[in-house]
Amino acid sequence: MALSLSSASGSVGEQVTLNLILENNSGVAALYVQLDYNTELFTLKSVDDKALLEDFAYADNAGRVVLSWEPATHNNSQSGSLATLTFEINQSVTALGKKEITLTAIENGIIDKDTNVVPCTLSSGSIEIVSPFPEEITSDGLTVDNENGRISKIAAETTAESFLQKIDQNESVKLYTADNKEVNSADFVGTGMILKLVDGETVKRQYVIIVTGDCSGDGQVTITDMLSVKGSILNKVAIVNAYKLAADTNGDSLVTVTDFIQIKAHVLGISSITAR
Ligand SMILES: [Ca+2]
Ligand SMILES: [Ca+2]
Repeated sequence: MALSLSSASGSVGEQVTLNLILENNSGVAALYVQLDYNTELFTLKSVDDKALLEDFAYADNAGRVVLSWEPATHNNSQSGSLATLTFEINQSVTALGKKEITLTAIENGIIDKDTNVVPCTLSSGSIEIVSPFPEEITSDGLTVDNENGRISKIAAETTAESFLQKIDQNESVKLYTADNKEVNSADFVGTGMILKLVDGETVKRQYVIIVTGDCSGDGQVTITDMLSVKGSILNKVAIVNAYKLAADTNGDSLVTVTDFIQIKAHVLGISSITAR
């Protein structure tokens, strides 16, 4: 017979639920176990009996929870979930990491109807205290506009890999093209791409990418960009949204001849555009 406590993870202030599971039950008449937890880290919020065995009771005293089931007069041989325990991770907790919730049997606490001790393997559980999921993106070298959902100050011909390295939350983000395909790490990050802050399958926030001087979206500053900026100045084509912000290479909020000259100089190899 085996008794095990499951594991869970959560961040400060969150509640987590552990499951106490009985397997290969050979028949018990009474079952007494105790769980030990650190009260400085956790507060026990509730204990829910799953009615697998009869006559449930529990007591929680300074970090030691005693759980008991005691049909006593007959053997019960059901296996399954015995109880769930919900803990809150205390607000005062600062140290992250895995903390054990110890499961032990009380001496002669697992017996059959003839009061013979039933051999049982016990496995403890744990609660891993993790950092809360980030609410927004931060970066050392890039400009992140959390209000408008934009990331800029990216130079032309920056690979997705080196771009992502500059995002502090890079384990929680994914980069997509403007038509929603995931970008390969060796590809250039381009204007109009979307960086998504993802928690599992849930997209928490997204940011549009602005690569200075790249108004075509390929991550490079070429003759294509030069011609579209020229077309925009002459009112022949409209550059909008992120692409317009990318075309404004001198950062005066307008797309003018000055930007065209900077892009042309970059294309001709005379001078490089400064990422902004
Ligand atoms: Ca381009
Ligand atoms: Ca400008």
